[in-house]
Amino acid sequence: MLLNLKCVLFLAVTYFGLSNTKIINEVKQSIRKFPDGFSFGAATASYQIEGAWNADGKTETIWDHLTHNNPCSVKDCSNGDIAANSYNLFKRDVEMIRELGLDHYRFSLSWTRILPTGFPDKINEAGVQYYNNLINEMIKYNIKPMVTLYHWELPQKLQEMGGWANPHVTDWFADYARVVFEQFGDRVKYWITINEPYQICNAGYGSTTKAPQLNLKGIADYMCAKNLLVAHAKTYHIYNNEFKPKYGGVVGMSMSAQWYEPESEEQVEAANEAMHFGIGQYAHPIFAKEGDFPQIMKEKVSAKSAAQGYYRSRLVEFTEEEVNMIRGSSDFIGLNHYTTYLSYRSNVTLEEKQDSDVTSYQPNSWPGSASEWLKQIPWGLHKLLTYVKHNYDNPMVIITENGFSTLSGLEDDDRISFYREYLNAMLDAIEEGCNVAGYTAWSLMDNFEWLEGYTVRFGLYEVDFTTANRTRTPRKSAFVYKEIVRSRALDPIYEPNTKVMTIDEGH
Ligand code: GBH
Repeated sequence: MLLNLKCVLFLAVTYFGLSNTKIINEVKQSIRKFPDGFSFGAATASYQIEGAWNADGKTETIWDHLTHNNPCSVKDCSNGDIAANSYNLFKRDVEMIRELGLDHYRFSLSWTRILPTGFPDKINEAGVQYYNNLINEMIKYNIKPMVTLYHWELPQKLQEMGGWANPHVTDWFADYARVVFEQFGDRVKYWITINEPYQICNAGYGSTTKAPQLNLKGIADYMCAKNLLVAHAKTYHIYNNEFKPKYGGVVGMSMSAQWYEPESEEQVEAANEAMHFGIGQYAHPIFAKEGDFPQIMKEKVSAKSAAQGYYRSRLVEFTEEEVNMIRGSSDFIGLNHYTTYLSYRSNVTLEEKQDSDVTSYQPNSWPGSASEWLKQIPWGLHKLLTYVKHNYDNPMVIITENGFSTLSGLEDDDRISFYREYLNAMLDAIEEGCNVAGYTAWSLMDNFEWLEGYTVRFGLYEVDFTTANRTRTPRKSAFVYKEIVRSRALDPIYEPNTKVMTIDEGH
């Protein structure tokens, strides 16, 4: 849409000889404002940026374990041992946040930095100090911390006891959360319990594309899903009962929220099924009126399990008490949205380990990025937000991740167009009544991109991973995002001066 506008203007100048003033006026009319009080931020995650993997008492997590024991399952055989070295460079990170003029910064905590045994019997002072230093540095400059308790780094010892497949994990996690609320709750008002359950369970337990690479599809992923939702709900209620009265913060979860579009009008039901097996698996139990896993999931998994010879559904059911505990257990829904797929009905055989009868894909003609899976389809965000409004009773939404990958380099016009187009689509949804309160760019800086290692870059700031001091340099997109945040508006043709990055007054 924004690009079209540019084209129209270009044609207007070329063929109709419109005056400059007229063009400038038309652009001004097309500048869209963000609502008052809208919060802009950027995000990172502990393993992806901190490094210092065994410093000051921190113990091994499942990502340390994976990268050290099976290094070349990461594309460039790299790891997060040093990453962007934010454990030592956090002051520079906060300086970057000030340069961008952000309202909030989303980062995550490393469980074993705080609790080296995984349990609350020993609180590691040095780890707590690190996060206190980071949080205090942010508070000093009026930047709201948005803290994720779990962005994929389970303590390795807890994994050896089954991790998210062991029902006791619900208490392990809730205990950890309580320690965190006690330590940081006075200053942190935005809490995300868990980042992307779909990736944790479906990729980590049902496949090999995330730690712990368990690859038990249709079994371990469902155990994980159930336990994770119970852990989340326990944590929500702990905060709500014991901490919210004095601190008044909010608690939610960040969902992996890709959009599934019907390939044709006949495929609406198929695409809907893909949504239920995707975001619905985790959002429906919390946000839908009736709670629990989506009906279609329960029916399909139960029928396929029976036909496959299992004595009970592979989808571990919730008790009624659990359904009630989980339903409503979030103050907002966090959406991590990147891309869109087309879906159609397909006859999946019982031998294929897939419980939905849908195939999804991305046409080659869709504009791509440096990541195979990431195609730039801004209208998918508009449709996703509309879906969330209709299906989950218009909850408060925070976009907790949205971003684009490139190779290294500072001239990132593709990323700029991605951000502009997606923010524009978000504004369409807001105008139609979607309750979106904040937007968080992924990522503040380049980082360890899981199994992609350092081969693709998501940062507004480039990080030089070849030098010991991990120099951070703003990309062109950083200047453009800064202007969006400063002006609280989307100017489709703003060209930044990328020579000097400064900190504006009041930041
Ligand atoms: C986010 O997940 C993560 O929260 C963040 O840590 C990460 O850095 C960011 O994405 C960028 O990747 O290749 O077909 O297996 C986003 C959701 C969904 C993105 C799965 C990668 C891989 C699809 N992810 N996808 S495939």
